[in-house]
Formats: sequence, structure tokens, C-alpha cells
Amino acid sequence: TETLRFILGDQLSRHIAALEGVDRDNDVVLIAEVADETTYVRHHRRKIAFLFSAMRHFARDLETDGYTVRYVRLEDGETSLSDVLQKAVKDLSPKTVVVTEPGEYRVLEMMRDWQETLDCDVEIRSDTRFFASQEFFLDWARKKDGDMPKSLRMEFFYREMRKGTGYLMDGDGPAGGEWNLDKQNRESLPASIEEPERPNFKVDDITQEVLDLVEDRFGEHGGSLENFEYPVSRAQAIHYLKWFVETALPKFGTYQDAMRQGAPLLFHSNLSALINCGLLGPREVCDRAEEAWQNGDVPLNAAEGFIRQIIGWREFIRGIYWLRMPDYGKENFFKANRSLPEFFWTGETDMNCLKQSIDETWENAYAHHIQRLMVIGNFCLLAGLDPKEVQEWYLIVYHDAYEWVEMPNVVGMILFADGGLFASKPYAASGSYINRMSDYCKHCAYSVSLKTGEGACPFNYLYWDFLMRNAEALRDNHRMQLIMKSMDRMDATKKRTMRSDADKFLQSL
Ligand code: FAD
Ligand code: DLZ
Ligand code: SF4
Repeated sequence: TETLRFILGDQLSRHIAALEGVDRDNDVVLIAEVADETTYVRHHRRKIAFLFSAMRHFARDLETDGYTVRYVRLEDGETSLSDVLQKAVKDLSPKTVVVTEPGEYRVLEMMRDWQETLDCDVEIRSDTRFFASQEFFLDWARKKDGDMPKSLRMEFFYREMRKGTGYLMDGDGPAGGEWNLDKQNRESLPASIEEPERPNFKVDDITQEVLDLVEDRFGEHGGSLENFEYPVSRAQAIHYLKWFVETALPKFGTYQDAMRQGAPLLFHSNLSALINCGLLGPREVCDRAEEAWQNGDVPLNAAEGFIRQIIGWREFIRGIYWLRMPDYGKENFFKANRSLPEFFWTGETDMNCLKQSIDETWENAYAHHIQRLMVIGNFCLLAGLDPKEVQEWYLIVYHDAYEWVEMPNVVGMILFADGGLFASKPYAASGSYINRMSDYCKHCAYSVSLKTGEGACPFNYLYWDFLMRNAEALRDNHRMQLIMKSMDRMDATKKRTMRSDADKFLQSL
């Protein structure tokens, strides 16, 4: 073997850097299911099933096209990526091992170790699936804010990305005259608008085998395997993308922040897991969205909102991860230390918004952004949950979760645990926000209009309790001034009641 090309479970793309220059006659592609990767956190069973099925389909497609694939199955009993690679090197004596930089620091350390210990060259290539290389992001961040940036804003990064990619541009400026149309994307959802029906893909033999394997081997992991209908191959992923652009994207923008009971996906793409594991490329996804706008099939606020999530947020989040690793996960600005309540694992809570979002999470290994951010995330922030435990939960439960994307969203976006590296203020909200954006409150045991006392929505008093508890830490934040002033003006008895209601509630968790 000339070159051994090792492809990880979230690198399932023909265009992955490690396959560049591949010689089908003399190279071997290595793909491996290993125990350590399935248990370093107790992943949702659906996430493991999805990824294994995607890996097996990818390997099959490579073989069909004449590649030589060495595929290690979980049943082969291998423990770690390192063991698998070591054995392959021993068996095949390649001149070079080529890998693509991984999505997690933990795995990068392994790769560096391979460079030290293996009896051949190990080339780590940068991951060209991203629009912005790590160097590009670092240059941008340091130019803006010095060697150790303290405050970075997605919006400015996003404008650079728009200019660089040329998406939705009109000469040197944004199409339509504004960079960001988020103001148009906060409508609540009228009852008359229905959630579109999604394509569902039949379980084939490969997926059935994987579902049986996961059922059998991961009894201790949570999460449903029922009604598995998500794409697992490149062909299915393309079909799903096409469906999204034609059917859901036109309303994606306007109702991006809306939530509805019993409608887990609404107009969201559910493409994250496909993009993150490599079955779809972020470029083709944005290309399709832009084309649809150019053809007049989707409005600008939809195309812009969607493309911003990908070339803006997704790339920015990844930049933040590599900028701040290895210590980013330890941040804890509010010194929060409460353990995750049991209901994160069971869904058993009377708070209906949380119950719906958590039940759907265990059902589908998916929740859309506003559920992750403004329901579950908001609760984690207000209740002062331990950032480490929150990170682990988010990494476990979502089928799109890898540390590079989960960690900044948890540490920086929902918990403000980094003190505001990229969020200008904590995303804290009371029940009235959830009530405005969803129909959850109508079906809830609590009353969103009651601020304190028996039956009051816990988000209401937890919100003020959070501000009072963290007043010192929040005073300096100029975007918090108004709300801190209204807190100061609040009647002392009312404040005491809020705090004691919050205490009682938090004790009861
Ligand atoms: P859509 O609403 O259709 O958005 C389109 C695409 O934009 C997504 O597919 C995704 O690729 C990208 N995107 C949107 N927002 C973000 C963001 N904040 N960060 C990165 N990419 C974004 N996304 C993950 O892919 N993996 C995670 O582990 C993950 N963890 C999260 C944890 C928290 C606490 C929060 C608040 C968000 C997290 N997100 C994560 C971001 C976002 O919620 C998901 O990408 C999105 O819900 C996936 O569903 P979708 O594909 O239907 O997204
Ligand atoms: C998430 C995951 C799981 C569950 N299993 C495997 C696996 O068996 N083999 C593999 O190569 N990758 C797996 N992955 C994805 C890796 O954990 C992923 O490459 C790292 O999280 C780095 O992003
Ligand atoms: Fe959630 Fe409060 Fe509304 Fe109940 S009343 S659904 S707890 S916001």
C-alpha cells in the first residue's frame, strides 16, 4: 500500500482532504467503528445508529467505485482509533498515512501522537469542507481584537464571509441593501400554517443491521430507535436537501424562531447531522439556497437567514472552538454548580415547554435551534446548571453533536460561561418569550401570566432570581443596564418572594 487514508465517522465525503490525490489502485481507505468513540460520552442510540449506517453506506459507495476499503466493524472488537490504525499500518506497511484534521481537540491529540509513534509519515491535512480555515479565522479574530481576543462578533465575521463567498451580493454590498434580515425572522406561527410533510427513507438492510447492533450493544444509552427515517447515504442526503430547498426553505426565515407542540421540525432543514458528518457539503447547501433565491422561489429573508446560519454561525462557532481550546470547556463565569435535574434524562417535568423539547430530543436526537437555545438552554442558564454537565448532555443527545460545535454553543451561547466572548449579553428570558413564540404555555400546568406563588411559571421567578443572584457579574454589561435598573426599582417584598419561590423550586429539582 502506498498511502493509507484514514477517514473518521464525521468525514464521510468524497471531497474530504484525506482523499485528495487518491490512487484507487494502490491506496487503502480505512474506516472504523470503535468502542471508545461510541462511549466517550453515552451518545443517544439514534446518533450512533445514524453515524454507523452513514459510515457503512459511504464505504459501500466507495467500494462500488473501485476504492479499496478496509472497514472495521464494531463487532470486530476494536477499542480505539489508535489501535485500529496501528494494526492497519502493521498489516499494510504504507509509506504515508493521511488524515484530515478532526472536529475535536481530543482526537487531534491522538493524531499528534500518531505522528510521534507510527513507523511511517503521518500527514494531517486541514479540513477544506469549511469555508474558513483555522488560520483565516485566527487572523480575522486577532486583527479585530489582539492576540487573545476578548470580544468577537459573529456579525462582522459574517460580512467578511459574505464578501469572500460572494453569496447574496450586489456588487460590493449585500443584495437588498442589508446584511442581516433577522428582524423579519421572528414571527410567531399562525395556527393556519401547517408543518410540511418530510420525505422519509425506508430502512434498508444496512440500516437494519446497524439498528439491531445498537439495540443489542447500547442498552445503557438512552434514546429511541423507533421510526428511523433519516437519510444515511449521499443519494438520500441530496434528495432531502432538494426537498428542503423546495418545500421548507421559503418559510424558514419568517418562522425561524417559532415553536409548536407536536411539530418538532417546522421549517428547519434538519441538515446539520448530514453536513457535520460529511454527507452534504456546506457549499452545495448554500449554493442550492442561493439559486432558489435567484430563481425567485424563496424570499431573501429566508435565503439570507439560512445562509447566515451556515457561513456565519457555523463557521464562527468552529473558529471560536479552535481559538479557545484546550481550556474552553472549563469556563464558568457565573460559578454555576447545580447538577442536571433528572428530567433531562426522562422528560418528566410539569414545565410543558421543557417536557416537549426534551421528549422530542430523546425521540428524534433532534430539537431545533430555539428549543435548544430558548427553552432548554435558557433553563440551564437560569437554574445555574454546571457547565460541564450541560456540555456533556448536549454532546450526548443530538445527532449533529460533535464537540467543535456543541461546546461554543453551550459555553458561549446559552450559558455565557465565557463571560461574553461572543454573546453581548446572556440569552436569559422569562416565560413570556416562550409564550410569544410557541403554544406550549396553553398546555402547561403552570400559568405564564403568574409571576410568583403557587402555579406561577418557574421561568418567571427564575429569571429575576438569576439577575439578582448574578447582579455583581452583570452590572458592568452595558446591554444589561436597563433591566438591572428595573430590577433595582422592584419592590423589596416582591424581590424576596421571587427569590424564595426560586429557592423552593430549585431545591425541589
Ligand atoms: P437549521 O435551523 O435548518 O439551520 C441551518 C443550519 O445552520 C444547521 O443545519 C447548522 O448547520 C447551521 N447552524 C445554525 N445555527 C448554528 C449554530 N448556532 N452553530 C452551528 N451551526 C449552526 N449544531 C450542531 O450542528 N451540532 C451541535 O452539537 C449543536 N449544539 C447546539 C447546542 C446549543 C446549546 C445550541 C443553542 C445550538 C446548538 N447547535 C448545534 C446549533 C443549532 O441549534 C443546530 O445546528 C440546529 O438546530 C440544527 O438543526 P437544523 O439543521 O434543522 O438547523
Ligand atoms: C461520534 C462517533 C461515533 C459514535 N463513533 C465513531 C466511530 O466508531 N468511528 C469513527 O471514526 N468516528 C466515530 N464518531 C465520530 C468521532 O467521534 C469524530 O470523528 C470525533 O468526534 C471528531 O469529530
Ligand atoms: Fe414553559 Fe412557563 Fe409556558 Fe409552562 S408556562 S410552557 S413552564 S414558559
